This record gives sequence, C-alpha cells and structure tokens, in this order.
Amino acid sequence: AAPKPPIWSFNHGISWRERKRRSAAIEAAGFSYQKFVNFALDETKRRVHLVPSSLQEKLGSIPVTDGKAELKLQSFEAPKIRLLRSMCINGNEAMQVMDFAVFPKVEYDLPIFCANFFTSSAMNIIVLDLNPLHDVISNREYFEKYYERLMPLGLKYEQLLPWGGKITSESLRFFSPIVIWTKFSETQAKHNALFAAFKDYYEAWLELMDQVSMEMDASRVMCNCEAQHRYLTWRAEKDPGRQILKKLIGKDHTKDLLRIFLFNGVDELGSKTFLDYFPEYKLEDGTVNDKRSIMGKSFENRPWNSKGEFIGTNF
Ligand code: BLA
Repeated sequence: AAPKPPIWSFNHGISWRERKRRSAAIEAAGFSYQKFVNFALDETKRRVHLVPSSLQEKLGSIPVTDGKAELKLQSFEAPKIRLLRSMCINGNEAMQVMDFAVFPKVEYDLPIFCANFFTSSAMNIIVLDLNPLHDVISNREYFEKYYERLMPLGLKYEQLLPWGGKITSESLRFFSPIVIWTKFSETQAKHNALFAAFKDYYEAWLELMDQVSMEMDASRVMCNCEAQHRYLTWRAEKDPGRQILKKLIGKDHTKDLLRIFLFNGVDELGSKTFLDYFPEYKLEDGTVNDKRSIMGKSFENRPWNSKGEFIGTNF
C-alpha cells in the first residue's frame, strides 16, 4: 500500500472539495486559538503581576518562508512562574496551531500546564494537561497531592473529548491521569468543548499555583529542577511539531525557537544531555536516533481508570 502522507500535507484521504469546504467553515467561524491565549493571560493577570519576558528579543525576528503563515510568540514571567509562553501559528489551508505552556519556577512543585492544539482542514490533534513534574504512576504520594482531587475534572470531558487512540509510548510518562488526548475532524461543537475544557484546566492550574508554597528543602528543589529539565530536554528534541516548524521557518530557526523560546531552560536548568536521560536513543556512532519513538505506539484506550489508577499494560 502507498505510505500514508504526513498530516501536514493536508491530504488525509479527503477530497480537495471537502478540504475547501472545511477551510471555509473554519474561516467563517473566525476561528483562531488566540482567544484561548487571551483568556489565559487575562485570568493570570487577575491573580498575579505578569511581567513580559525578553525572550522574543533574544530570538530575533523569524522569517516565515511560507508567506501566508503568521507566527505569533508571547512570553511572560511572574513570582511563581519561570516562563509562561505561547506560540500561535495562523497558517494557510486553515492550519491553526497553538502551543501554550506554563513552567513554574523550580522552587515550586507545580505541574507544567500544557496545551498543544494542532488543526488542519483534515484533523485536529489535541493534548491538554497539567503535565506531572514527578512520576504520577508509581509515586502514590504525588498522585494524591494533586491528581486525586482533579479526577472529576478529567472525567468531565471524557465523552466530549474521548481518548485519541494509540500514542508514542514515551509521551505517556509526561502525561497525567487527567490528560485530554484527542483527535477529531468536526469543528464547531468540538471546539466549543475544547475551549470549555481549556478554561477549566487553566483555572485548576491557577488554583494550584495560588496555593503552592515555596519549597525550602534544597534537595527537593533540585529534584524539581531536574524533573523540569528532563521534560524540557524531551520536548526540545522530540516534539511532534518539529517537522512543520522546519517547513515553515527552516532548520536553524526551528532549533533556536525550540531551545531559546518554547523549551527555554533546556540549556540553563541542567547540564545532562538528551542521551543521559534517554540512553535508549543512542545510535552506534554515539548520536541521537532521529526516531520519535523507540518503544513505538501503544495505549489504544485510556490507560487510567476513573480513580486515576494506571491500568495500561506493556509499560
Ligand atoms: C501529533 N502531538 C501529536 C501527538 C501527540 C502530540 C501525543 C500524537 C502522535 C504521537 O503519538 O506522538 C503532543 N506529545 C505531545 C505533547 C507532549 C508529547 C504535548 O510528548 C508533551 C510531553 N503539535 C504541536 C505543534 C505542532 C504540532 C506546535 O504541538 C505544529 C507546529 C503538530 N502534532 C503535530 C502533528 C502531529 C502531532 C502534525 C501528527 C504527526 C505525528 O504524529 O507525528
């Protein structure tokens, strides 16, 4: 059989006519993820003083090779927030992307807020989560600290935004029992549900931020720092958005965008390398395997039950 085209080729077995129809529908709805970012910024400002960060200047201007696409970057800091940043891509053919994340300062043991939404005329690929900083599958204490009481929130969207099927097995370690991982092709009703979920998840994160106090134990701060650095190292190397970014802005700008902006901290919070954390990616010549995954994809169904217990196999 012919190999499946990559999703960003916008040609996922649907006709040209159907794609045009969907693009027009999205455009007519004035659809853009910027309203998600605006909501998050407004809500954050109601609670803390957000200071613009200078990361965009460090990055310099990034020319977009595809003349019709727009790249919008925003970043801030706050007393407990090391970096709140967003990237929105307003592409052609109805491509809309949002990568929004909030990284706590390492003195605070807070989850990482993560919203990654990719929309093309063929497909929406969604990850929304309070990514755990520590191992939420085997560390019961950590699960009880944050996720046990968030389980009702996770269940609230299970019907509307159901599990999206098999994923890169490695990614699952970075997800929590309340992760919304979903794929869909319709637009309006699903996007309304997604906006509602985004608002709920963000409010839940802000509430945690309000309540968390500064860690005084140096070894625990170190532990937070390493956990965040490991997360950043994973994403800066293996983020699924990489291919599209390369196409849009080229290889060198993509590297800068990932290391200086999106996953800022990867070069500052620690000195371990990708292969120190993930040695299974090492090739014989000592370089990093290009593959996204060594383990392959698994977890056809949600691998957590309603109590938040891990029920996945082959992990
Ligand atoms: C696909 N993005 C995916 C998938 C996941 C994520 C789980 C499904 C494919 C897979 O199994 O890996 C998201 N993965 C994550 C996140 C984490 C993770 C958030 O490990 C966090 C730890 N996605 C973006 C951006 C773009 C993008 C910015 O966030 C584009 C610029 C695109 N994501 C994108 C595309 C796919 C995808 C095109 C489908 C292609 C593929 O499966 O590789």
